[in-house]
Amino acid sequence: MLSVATSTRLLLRRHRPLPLTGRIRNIHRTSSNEISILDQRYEVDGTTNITQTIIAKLPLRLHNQPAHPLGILRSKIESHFHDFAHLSSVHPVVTPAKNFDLLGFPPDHPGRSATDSYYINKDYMLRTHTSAHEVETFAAGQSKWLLTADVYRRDEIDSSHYPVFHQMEGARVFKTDKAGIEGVKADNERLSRYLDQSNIVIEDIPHISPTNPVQPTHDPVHSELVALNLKLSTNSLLLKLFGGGARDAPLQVRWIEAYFPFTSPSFEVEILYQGKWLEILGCGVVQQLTLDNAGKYLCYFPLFAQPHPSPGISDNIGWAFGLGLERIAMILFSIPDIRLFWSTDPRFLSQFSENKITTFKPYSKYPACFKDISFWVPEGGVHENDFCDLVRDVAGDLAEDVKIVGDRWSCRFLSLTSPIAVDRFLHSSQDRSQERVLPDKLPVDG
Ligand code: FA5
Ligand code: MG
Repeated sequence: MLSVATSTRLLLRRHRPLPLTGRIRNIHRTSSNEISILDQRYEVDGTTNITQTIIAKLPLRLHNQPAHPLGILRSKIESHFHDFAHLSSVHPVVTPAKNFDLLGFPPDHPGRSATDSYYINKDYMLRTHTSAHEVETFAAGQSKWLLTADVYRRDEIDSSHYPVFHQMEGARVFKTDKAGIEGVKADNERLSRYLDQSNIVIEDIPHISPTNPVQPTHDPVHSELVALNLKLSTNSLLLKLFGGGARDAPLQVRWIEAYFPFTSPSFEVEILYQGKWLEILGCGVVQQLTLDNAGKYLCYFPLFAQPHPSPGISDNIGWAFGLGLERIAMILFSIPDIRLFWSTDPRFLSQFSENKITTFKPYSKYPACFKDISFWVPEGGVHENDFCDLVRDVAGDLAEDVKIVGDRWSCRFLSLTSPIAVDRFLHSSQDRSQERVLPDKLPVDG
């Protein structure tokens, strides 16, 4: 059984059972076999699982709106890394090769599955992270860059998860000749001096360890210097973003070992905020495969009008990070729910202006209301993310939190190939009371 909480009334009432198959087909097609995405036509096939709700988000590009919290945050980070290239208009449709293979994701990585990612068809998908653009950006000759974009993941529904969110990828590579390495050392000294004078407490871990190893083709000394440069650059960004309010208490940052297929060593960074450690970003020393592919695949990536050949890129060593803009903006602007970023309500949008961090003033009007739902599932079962997409398509952003309560998989409705009684739980506004919650189990006939 799943429980759906709504902050306001559910406006839709369904009069016929919805098909909750393993794949959701609520998409507008230009002909029987095609869908239109950002003015481009794509054939649909058995892999297609993108929904109309998601397609509608693609043109919005909130990070490019200068007075939107995500646009304000993007500018603030770009001004910190002012001598980096700033990219923010990259098309969201990518090949699985770009999103996964070129970055060394193993064939059985869970992120590839249709329950986790949105596929347009077997050849195209929506990027699940900004790292999907690492290879082409390095291939275009960029050595210090930030790339901001909308990313798409099939995920749970709650106040800190949304199927569309925004990431900023940051990367920097250095030559491994004497001058290149001296450059890293000089930059490390400059950043260390700045951080030493600041009100920041950093819980660090070794740059390299047996469980977080140097890559076989890297000189360990170079890898350590680059990992240190990554840490110092990231800590100074966090100080810029969160250090302002820390007059009494110092900013607390914690580095943790992590694993990503496209970095080694790898780290996650958390900050202490209102007594809780919050994950802000993932990062690491770029895998050699990424830089090798950047050299090899140069001509296939038309990200830049005139790509500069960068034949020596595979001799470089560098770092990359990927940070979640919503997570940071929620803290900086005191925005309590990730769905608010998508609001077109003037009461939300008028609170923000270009280049200013302001505290959000809530204007919500309805109390939370819980709806318990029971339904029959088709043979073969239903993935939770399929159900979440169905709720999104029916209830939009009014559904606040969807959770399994009880043991769905041992439920006696399992394996019954029957229509689902989803329509039974979508109440009109008069039903916004706990007394009207449906019984836990719907009667099974047959
Ligand atoms: C990645 O996406 C990696 N590409 C990051 C990376 C880049 C690692 C470069 C190494 C080198 P991850 O899935 O942890 O990693 O996401 C990165 C950040 O995005 C998280 O720390 C978090 O801030 C944010 N994030 C992840 N999932 C969500 C979500 N569902 N909603 C909002 N923010 C999210
Ligand atoms: Mg993570």
